[in-house]
Amino acid sequence: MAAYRPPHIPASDITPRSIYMSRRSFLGTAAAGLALTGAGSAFAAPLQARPGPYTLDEKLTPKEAVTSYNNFYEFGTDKSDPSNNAGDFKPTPWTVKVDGLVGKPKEFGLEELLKMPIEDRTYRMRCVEGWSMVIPWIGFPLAALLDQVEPQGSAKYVSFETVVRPEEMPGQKGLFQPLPWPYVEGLRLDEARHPLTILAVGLYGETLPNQNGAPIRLVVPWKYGFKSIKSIVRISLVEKQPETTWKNSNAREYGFYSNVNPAVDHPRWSQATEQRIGEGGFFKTARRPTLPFNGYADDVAGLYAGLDLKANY
Ligand SMILES: Nc1nc2c(c(=O)[nH]1)N[C@H]1C(S)=C(S)[C@@H](COP(=O)(O)O)O[C@H]1N2
Ligand SMILES: [Mo]
Repeated sequence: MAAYRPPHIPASDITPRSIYMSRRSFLGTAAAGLALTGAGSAFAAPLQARPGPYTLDEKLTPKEAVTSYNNFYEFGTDKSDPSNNAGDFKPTPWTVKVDGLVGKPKEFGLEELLKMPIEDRTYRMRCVEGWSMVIPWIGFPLAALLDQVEPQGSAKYVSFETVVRPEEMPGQKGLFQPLPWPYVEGLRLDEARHPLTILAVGLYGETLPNQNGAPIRLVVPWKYGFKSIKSIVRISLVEKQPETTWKNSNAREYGFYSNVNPAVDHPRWSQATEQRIGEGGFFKTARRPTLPFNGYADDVAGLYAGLDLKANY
């Protein structure tokens, strides 16, 4: 499995000292392993997080499924392509540029991002294709990052951009390009600032595997999975609704909002039910009903008061 070891950061401020000390010794061992193999991205490192809100009383999707059944077209279009083809991807060093309509534009290094208030956030995730998972993410509220750059009053939306690296991402190379690059996504500013919206830096207690969007990706649990853009290098505050990859590629099938909604079918299939990956065997599971806003209606329905959710799909 492709994953990465984060740059060394002081963690004493976010972890109890005993855990911090044992992590230090682990990192020492990991560093020795790196020196021996010369590889920089071969394995994950443990990542400590505070308990966060929105805990879920649902069975976690097995880690094996979370890290081997993926959509990440930069590495290929089959579900197994990302885990098979992401081994050469280098998630460190990494920076995220935050710019646009802000008082203090800034380029954040990964070390700095890993010092944000990192929490455990187990979320239900629902892909537009009809499957779902329950994933124990580790991440911090996107709002905490936005606060640091001081959005201006004219900022109404947030746009996101994935890295372009054909040499490390085989899906960006060659004759068949499934999508135009970079992969781009967007949120309304109030959606971006909602406390459920996080930038994830890990899952299952470790740094993000490459195939899940290392080293930092968006997670918006009440929207279809494609909104949760991976391997982000740029976040911009803008005035107009940003371009989004799937809407650009087929506006009849994919809208800007993309809220999980069992009452609005995809033009080619129903969205009323879903298959929870890992339930009762890897793929052979009974379908369960899909919930409005993926089960987060109490938290987010208010964002869309007065909006026609059939027209704004
Ligand atoms: N850059 C980028 N981000 C992406 C995608 C992609 O192809 N490229 N696929 C999206 C889709 S369709 C889904 S369902 C989720 C899957 O995330 P996971 O593999 O971590 O479960 O990532 C989303 N983010
Ligand atoms: Mo998806």
